[in-house]
Amino acid sequence: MASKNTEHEGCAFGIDPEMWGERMTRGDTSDCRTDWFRMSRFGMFIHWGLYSELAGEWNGYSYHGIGEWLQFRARISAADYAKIASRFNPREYDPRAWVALAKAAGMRYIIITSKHHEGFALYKSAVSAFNIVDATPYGKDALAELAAACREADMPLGFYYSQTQDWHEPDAFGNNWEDIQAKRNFDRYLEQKVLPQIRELLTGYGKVAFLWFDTPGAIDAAQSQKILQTVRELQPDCLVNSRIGNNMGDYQSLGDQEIPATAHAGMWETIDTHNDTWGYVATDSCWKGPREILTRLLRVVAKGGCYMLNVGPDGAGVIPPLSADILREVGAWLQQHADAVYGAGLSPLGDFPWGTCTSNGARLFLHVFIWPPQGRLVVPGIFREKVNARMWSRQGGESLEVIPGENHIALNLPMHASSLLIPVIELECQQTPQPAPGVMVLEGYRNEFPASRAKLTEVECTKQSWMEKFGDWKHADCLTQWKRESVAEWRFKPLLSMRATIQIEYSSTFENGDTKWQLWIGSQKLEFPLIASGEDSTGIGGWPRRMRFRTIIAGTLQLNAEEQCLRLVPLEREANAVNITSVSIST
Ligand code: JFZ
Repeated sequence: MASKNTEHEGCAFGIDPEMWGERMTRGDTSDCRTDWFRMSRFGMFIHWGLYSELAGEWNGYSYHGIGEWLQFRARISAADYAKIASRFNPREYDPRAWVALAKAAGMRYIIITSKHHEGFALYKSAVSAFNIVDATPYGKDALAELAAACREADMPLGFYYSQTQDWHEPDAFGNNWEDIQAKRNFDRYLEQKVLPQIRELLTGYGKVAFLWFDTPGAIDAAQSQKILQTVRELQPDCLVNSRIGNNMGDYQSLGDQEIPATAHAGMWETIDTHNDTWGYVATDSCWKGPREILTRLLRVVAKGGCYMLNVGPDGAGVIPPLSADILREVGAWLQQHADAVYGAGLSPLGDFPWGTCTSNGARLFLHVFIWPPQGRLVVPGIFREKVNARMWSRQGGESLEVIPGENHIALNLPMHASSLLIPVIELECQQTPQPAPGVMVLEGYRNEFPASRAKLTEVECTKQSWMEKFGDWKHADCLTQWKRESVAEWRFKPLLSMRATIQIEYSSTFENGDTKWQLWIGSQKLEFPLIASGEDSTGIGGWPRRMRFRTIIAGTLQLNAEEQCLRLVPLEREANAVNITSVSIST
């Protein structure tokens, strides 16, 4: 039975951006090889391997968190883990059904794990007998079957490949619970397994749309370059993600489940689990519903990114039915609103308190996550020409009255949202609108001022990453390293005079204690404590400390409809470790 502290023993890499290849330049949208990818916007990620058979359980102990790391967490020896192959026999594996589900979900490409950190290949590899054909009773090449199904359905197919971590191999990284890697020769691993397997994948399965690398960690630039060169020689159009490491790749894979606060230039993607694990875990039914998936997809597309959502088939080859049903609902919405996503991208108007906006040519699509009180939707922006607006669906939609205002338009909507998951309004603008100057605070919503948009004096904005369940990564831009002379400022303008409640979202350790703060809006002052929220003061086993965000009310003020500046200042030096993600104004 695993003890508590061994759960996180010995983080394989420590936490640095290079573990995940985050430092990569932002990809180049002028690279025509990525055009189809940008137009597609939405893809299926598949994590399937021996871990799927284990389903998160080992020796009668159930591990919560990402199931594909079970060997690491249960510290299973490579020899014992390899024996699991003898019971891997996915009798219900139906690649055509997987591809049909991707199509029904509106997903336009598939990327599947060809070899994850466990070292097991889902295809017939002449390089290592630790593969689905030679080592399992199933005995067939699962990737060849999937590639055939993808070709039949005209579905681009890519392969995930773990190029640095391989817990089965003495010359790779990551297995730090046995001494098998004590005399590691990573160059030998690269030459004798990685490069030959990449050649197998790029010569034996037809056109490969992506090679998706992961946790580059200790690989050096020359080694990343060797891999990239091999890909380019064999399939020049195969797109490589940033986790090949060392600032290389055709596009950036952000941190798992990370949606950037602001629009991102270049080619990039957010990747999401459907529940809280990539590989199948029998106890994890924390499925994101269709509304949450669509909200995340739309927020990513509205910032110029692509969104890849994962499915984790079980050891029999079955995608959990609830996961599949939810994906079909997502697909039904996408079918009705295709133009708002496929080929669409970031809009000039950014996010709003009520939702977000994507653009496709001269058309803007407003995605209303929170229906406006009294049915009047305020859209901040400078609209110089006449705007036509209508509720959007493929069958058309009712026209909406547009009321022009200073630096905004208002739309009179039906009193209640239609039954659609996320109602969409199409704006036809003769001239592309420009963003409103500054932030407009809208009545009836929580207007968030994120850390990334603050004007800072003697305080830093850094991205904090931590795990909730093991491997269930979260990320937040936080204002931190506060000093007595620190100031964080946000400029804004309430659309109307309003009585507003000001809230702060933060995380802080018990050691930090309760800290005192002042918040000024014009000459009005609020003074309040941020009481310790219970953040771990140190990480366990080398993993980052876990944040514990909470939101408090700083106070309520009467605000006039004029340009305002909100200033947040600590009253004590001890506030240095407090992590503040946002200030918000709600009415
Ligand atoms: C890696 C893998 O270790 C994991 O099993 C899964 O395949 C995932 C898609 O990729 O895990 C990561 C990679 C990046 C981050 C976190 C976990 N990150 O940047 O926060």
